[in-house]
Amino acid sequence: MIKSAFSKYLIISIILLAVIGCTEKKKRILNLPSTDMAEASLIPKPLKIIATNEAFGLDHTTSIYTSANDKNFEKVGLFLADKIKSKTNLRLAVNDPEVPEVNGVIYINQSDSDELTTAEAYQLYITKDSIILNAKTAEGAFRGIQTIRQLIPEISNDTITELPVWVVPTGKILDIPNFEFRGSMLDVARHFFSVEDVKKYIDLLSYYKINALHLHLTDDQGWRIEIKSWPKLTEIGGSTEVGGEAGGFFTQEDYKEIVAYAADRYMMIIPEVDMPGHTNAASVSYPILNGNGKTPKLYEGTHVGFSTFDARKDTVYSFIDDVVREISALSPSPYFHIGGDESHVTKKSDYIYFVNRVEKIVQKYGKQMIGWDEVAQADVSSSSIAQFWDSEENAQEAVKKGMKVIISPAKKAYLDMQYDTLSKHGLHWAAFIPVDTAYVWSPEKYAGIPKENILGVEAPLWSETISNLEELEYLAFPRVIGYSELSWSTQENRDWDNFKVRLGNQAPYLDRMNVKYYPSELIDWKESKFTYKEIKKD
Ligand code: TNX
Repeated sequence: MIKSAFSKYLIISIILLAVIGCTEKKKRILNLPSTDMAEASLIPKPLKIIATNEAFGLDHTTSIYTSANDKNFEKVGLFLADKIKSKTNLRLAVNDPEVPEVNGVIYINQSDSDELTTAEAYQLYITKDSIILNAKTAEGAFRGIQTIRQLIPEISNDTITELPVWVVPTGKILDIPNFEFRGSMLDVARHFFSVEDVKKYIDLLSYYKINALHLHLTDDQGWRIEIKSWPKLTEIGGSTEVGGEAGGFFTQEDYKEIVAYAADRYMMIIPEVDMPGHTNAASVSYPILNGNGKTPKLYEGTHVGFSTFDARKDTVYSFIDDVVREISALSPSPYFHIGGDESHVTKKSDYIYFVNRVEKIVQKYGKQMIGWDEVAQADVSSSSIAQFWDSEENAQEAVKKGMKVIISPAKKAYLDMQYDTLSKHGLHWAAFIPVDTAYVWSPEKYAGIPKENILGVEAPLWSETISNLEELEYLAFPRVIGYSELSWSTQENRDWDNFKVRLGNQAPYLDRMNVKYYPSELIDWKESKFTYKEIKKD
């Protein structure tokens, strides 16, 4: 009796499950238009895409499951669910045992596949029924979910059922970054930008798989990071900016908040304290540091090269020790950027002595030194990194010393260069950089730096001519999207004619994010319901 009741229950359950399965299956197969993954507007372009020309329907029944053995995979799943919510208004369950797995499922798995050759690599298998994302690490999974986000269209297909379905193309992707370092820099010294502004920039960059944001924290016009042992740096040195505005600075708590926000997006924040030149704000705050023989005054102009620390004074090095110690304690990044550019009033021998000593301080706090390419003239160690912005000779010197190089040539990669003579903001001392020029060059072949010496690519945004988020976005977007592809995608996978179509299709995302990008006429921008017509006109 008990046995037969049980088998009855079992049979009913099986029938029920089969019915649920069938209806669900039916719903998924139901008239979804075939879509071509190879045509998807993914930026940066993945290493390999094999399209299978069917469709996965993302809808309110879709749920997310992540590897149980790593909490960080679950965090990535929750991040994806959040972003899907803001795009589609669907609230997908994450690792919820109550939700039947018979419906369309997104799996985010920890995998040891041999194909996954770096921590950031991922595989994506999309069929009609499931999206499977494999990565060795949560970092790889995080890069992979950006691809999933980009594969989900901005607009649902409401003609298939009474409930909206987002049609995702099926196929297989294997993706591995070409360079491990993919960065942008923001100058918060010439004009200060708030924590909220920086967070928005981080969020946008991470969508394009950029993994480093270098903050230029100090310059002649402002000191922007609280140093508890030298409080006047921000009290005095943080009080001004270019053009006589109020300035501002990050408290250490603010800085930690930025670092944590970036870390949630697997992005590191690289702090830069520019020295021995570009130090007027520090020297006004503590004149004992000054080495140019003049009485320092607050400076709100845009000239460079007039300030220097006194490279032969021990107090200067105790000061730097305190600064590097306090910032390093807030900064999980392995790098500390010491600037080192345009020290035009520092004697060459003093400059070399200074960089040599500061490198040791940086190493004492467990960090690798980065400096603008001039630092290669000192006796720096091969573990330090030169950021090639100007001088090929310095970059070659860095290679000779066995250093890694970050490729940031002003002529190609400076986000503060004007697009053309009509640009509303920006400078043009290095070049005009229209959107195609920004994209059509090869960092892996630039100035003969061997690929094995290249750590990656960084696009710096100097802020002499921009003072708010809208202006920042005008210069950074869309060019920084191209730099993400120059640093992630292989040279064989980069092609301007193909890129410009994918770039034009970013408009609905950028519009939804309220990004006031420069609407270059070289690009056919896709219309969207959020389009900012008034900007597009000018
Ligand atoms: C050069 S790039 C500088 C900056 C300016 C920038 C403006 C570099 C290492 N130094 O101080 O802000 O040009 O484009």
